[in-house]
Amino acid sequence: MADPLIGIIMGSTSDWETMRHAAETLDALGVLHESRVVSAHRTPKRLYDYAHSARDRGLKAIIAGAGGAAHLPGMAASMTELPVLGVPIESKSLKGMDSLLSIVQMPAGIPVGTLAIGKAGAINAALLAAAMLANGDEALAARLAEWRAKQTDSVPDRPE
Ligand code: RP5
Repeated sequence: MADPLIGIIMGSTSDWETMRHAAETLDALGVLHESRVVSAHRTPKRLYDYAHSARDRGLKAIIAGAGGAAHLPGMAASMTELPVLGVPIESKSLKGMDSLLSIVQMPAGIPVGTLAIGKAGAINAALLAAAMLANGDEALAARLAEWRAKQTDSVPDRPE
């Protein structure tokens, strides 16, 4: 099997319900990816190893989802030069505002591209990652254009 190009990581198995939408979107676009549970707080060595080996393993970008005190995307970005896209998970207590603010407020010098809270963010992270890859992959660019055209065609012009 070919090596994955996009790494999807998340702080907990409980994040999968959201992050699976990133995986499914990459599947629809034919982009090879992997999904792993990597917690900044509960499995810091796993995070260190994942981030430090990501580029050498052939990954081109990382999509990182986390909720609450969501340090995973930022910490991953601190340990790799790969683009990191952060997905704030909708937390129970604060509806994901905690996740969003934890991910978006990075200090200058270590960027995380922060998406919307929840499912929309997960889907858009996958689309952005695919768009980045498509800059050097004409076949993927065509698939992405087709995906967008289908979406446009699926929107009715009347509400009922
Ligand atoms: C974060 O804590 C995870 O990203 C998750 O969103 C949140 C809650 O994790 P669990 O208690 O459900 O494992 O690290």
